[in-house]
Amino acid sequence: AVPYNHREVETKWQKIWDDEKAFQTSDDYSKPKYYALVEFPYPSGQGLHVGHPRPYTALDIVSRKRRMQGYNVLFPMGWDAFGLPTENYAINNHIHPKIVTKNNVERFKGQLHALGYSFDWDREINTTDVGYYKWTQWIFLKLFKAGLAYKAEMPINWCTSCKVGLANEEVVNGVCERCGSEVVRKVKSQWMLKITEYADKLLEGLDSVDYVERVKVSQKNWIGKSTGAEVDFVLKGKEDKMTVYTTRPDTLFGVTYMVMSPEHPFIDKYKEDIKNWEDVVSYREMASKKSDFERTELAKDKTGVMLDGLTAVNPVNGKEIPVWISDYVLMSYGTGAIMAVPAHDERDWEFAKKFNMPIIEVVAGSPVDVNEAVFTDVETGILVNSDFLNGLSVAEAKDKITAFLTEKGIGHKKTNFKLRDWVFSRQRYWGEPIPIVKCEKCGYVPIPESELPLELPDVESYMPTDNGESPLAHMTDWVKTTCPCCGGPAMRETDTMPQWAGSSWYFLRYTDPKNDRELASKEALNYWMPVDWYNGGMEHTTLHLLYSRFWHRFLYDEKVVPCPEPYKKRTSHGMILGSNGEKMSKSRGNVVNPDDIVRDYGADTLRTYEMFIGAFELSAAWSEDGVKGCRRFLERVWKLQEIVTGDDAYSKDLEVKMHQTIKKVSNDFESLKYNTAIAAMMALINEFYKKNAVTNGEFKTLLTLLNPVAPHITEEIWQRMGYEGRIYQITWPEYDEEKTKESTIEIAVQINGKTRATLAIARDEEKDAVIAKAKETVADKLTGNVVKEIYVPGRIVNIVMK
Ligand code: ANZ
Ligand code: ZN
Repeated sequence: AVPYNHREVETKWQKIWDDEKAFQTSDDYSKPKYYALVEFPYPSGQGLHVGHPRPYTALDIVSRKRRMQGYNVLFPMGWDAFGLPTENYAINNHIHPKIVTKNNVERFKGQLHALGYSFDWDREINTTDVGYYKWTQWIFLKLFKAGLAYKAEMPINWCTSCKVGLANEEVVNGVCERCGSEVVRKVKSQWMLKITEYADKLLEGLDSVDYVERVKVSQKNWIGKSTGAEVDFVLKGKEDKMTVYTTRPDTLFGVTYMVMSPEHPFIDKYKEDIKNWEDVVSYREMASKKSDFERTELAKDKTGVMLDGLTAVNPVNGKEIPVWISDYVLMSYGTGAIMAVPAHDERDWEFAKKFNMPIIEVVAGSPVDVNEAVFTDVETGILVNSDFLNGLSVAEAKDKITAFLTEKGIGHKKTNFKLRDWVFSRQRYWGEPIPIVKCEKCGYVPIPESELPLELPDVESYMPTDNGESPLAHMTDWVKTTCPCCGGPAMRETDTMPQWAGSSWYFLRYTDPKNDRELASKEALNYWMPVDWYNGGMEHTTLHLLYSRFWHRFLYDEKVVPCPEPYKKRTSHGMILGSNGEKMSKSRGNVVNPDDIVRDYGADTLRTYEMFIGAFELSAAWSEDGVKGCRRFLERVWKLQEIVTGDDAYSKDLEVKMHQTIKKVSNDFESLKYNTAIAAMMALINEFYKKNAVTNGEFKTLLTLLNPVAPHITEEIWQRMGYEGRIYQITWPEYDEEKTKESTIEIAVQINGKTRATLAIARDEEKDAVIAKAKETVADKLTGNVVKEIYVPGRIVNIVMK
């Protein structure tokens, strides 16, 4: 055969697929459907990264296989194109973000095209298209009308460099996720979305979906449902009661002090009573500079100040206890105040040790004295030093004390969530305008749906103002408007939506991307939703995945979408690291450019390599040798053309192997085991080379199984061999379960324990038949009297002769 020229082969087939519209999704809703989704990329200026092809190839494999199995497949692609890096680039280079986006999209698209993905490009979407964000704004109006969007003065995370408010999730280890600069707290009026109202629904929804375990667990932890009690402590001589949230009301007799968050409103309220006010002020100042993350780190040295002048009273035993402030108590959780039980809470224990506070054991069972170590085991502990709770288990004591508190009117059962409402405003230009006006008389008024889309106007400068307002605030003509409600003067909202907005519903738009009357037609949504398989990065588990489930669930409640959960199945891939095992980055100089690999080795080699690199869910280090190994494998497949003989049947000696390989590859493609599927195909071609022959039937099956991984080379060989049609149009090979089992086995025939011959028998052949055959094989040696016949099933027949 001619040498394998990947460049020629790949451009040739990419053109054929385009011309034939090979992977176009059909609108024939009578066929069974399959919706495979990958996270659409942010078209950054850096172009495609070698990390992108890993998830894309995996679901391209699934999509190609499904088409061959007769499904109508939706496997779409688009651009999550609003966002900060584009805006920052536009500012620095004096280019409109629209143009930056257009250029970046073109480059990305070219790169994806060169990788041979079977996306239906007719359904391409871009979150920055007016025809798209019209519906993002429409959903926002629905949220607003449902009372789920509201404005609030919020201490927000403020990036000092990007000059933008960040959601908690965008602050990583105290710095801005995007630029790495310091993040400080700043109080600003922000649009908020009440995702907390959906906390329970988002939690329960997880029971009905097929997500990989680690994704489910981290969603659950992020929602953070916790049940316990709120308890009121009297402040001695004051009218106010100090309410705390505790998950361990059973430990109430072990409370030795109280702690309020440094931001607790009682502190200013009782300023006059607090004798060490100056200490309090300077402590508060120090705490305000720390992020919640730093404040709640377990290992951290505890700090705090006692409020000299305030005393609390324990409602169950009347004991007077001191009140402290400390930054390990957050204002944003529970009531912003806690009852401290140092014997049984780790942070309280550390605090008590540091400040010499008493430690009272109320749950017995600790192997050492509670002054030596905290005791937190709730399974085995028994209540002590606790009056009417003594002798009870922790669970029993919780119930009893909660009933007691409720009856006395000093407490009640309470559920809390870690989940916070979603800060939905950004003081930036490159985002969806929020379709709201502010009227002095009517307050915040939604613009009428008929006025959507509210287009992002062109501005002179994209720079945010120094006081942190969006650049849109400079545009007086645009900002000044009339109130849709009373007709009086009003001002447009100048904040824009965060980047998470467009990606919170994009999977719906793909089902009907050009619809200008609805976000998608009912028929399209009924047919395509939910997404059958969604794969994406672990880093999006708590943000994008939760946000999009929230919007979708809301749209379900609004009867816009037909199902409560958007994704039936969610899987997650590991990262591709540099060859040194570290994250790829410019500064480490270990970045691999996919364009170079495609040019030098071919898209099929890159695809095969990224699937072969290791277990899909784990991160894996890049290796140039590994790339070369995959290239050699494809060359060996190519050269099989030279040894093809015979007809469309499988040869007798390879029949089992063929059925086994079809079974293994088919199953492995379904269960994220792409690497072992490829290994099985490598093993199969070794068999062909051992015999120096492959039948047409065997070759066709191999090419079909390999096609989803390496689509170009397999189509090319198929055509060169003169096989009919195209692989993408044929049916996925079937295997026969019976034929995957080795049907004949070899056993030894012994006379008096010495092997005299071997015998091929059927695996399930009866004992008597085996012995008869064995005797026949060694008939000429059976010269004496046979006194015994022993059969060790599947292994030996021993004939004892005298
Ligand atoms: C007394 C106690 C005794 C507690 C004990 C724990 C163990 P989760 O499960 O996360 O909900 N807590 C309450 N509000 C807090 C706040 N704003 N900042 C910091 N800590 C706060 O944890 C609830 C527990 O965390 C509560 O139960 C409280 O300490 C603390 F043996 O109350 B506990
Ligand atoms: Zn008005």
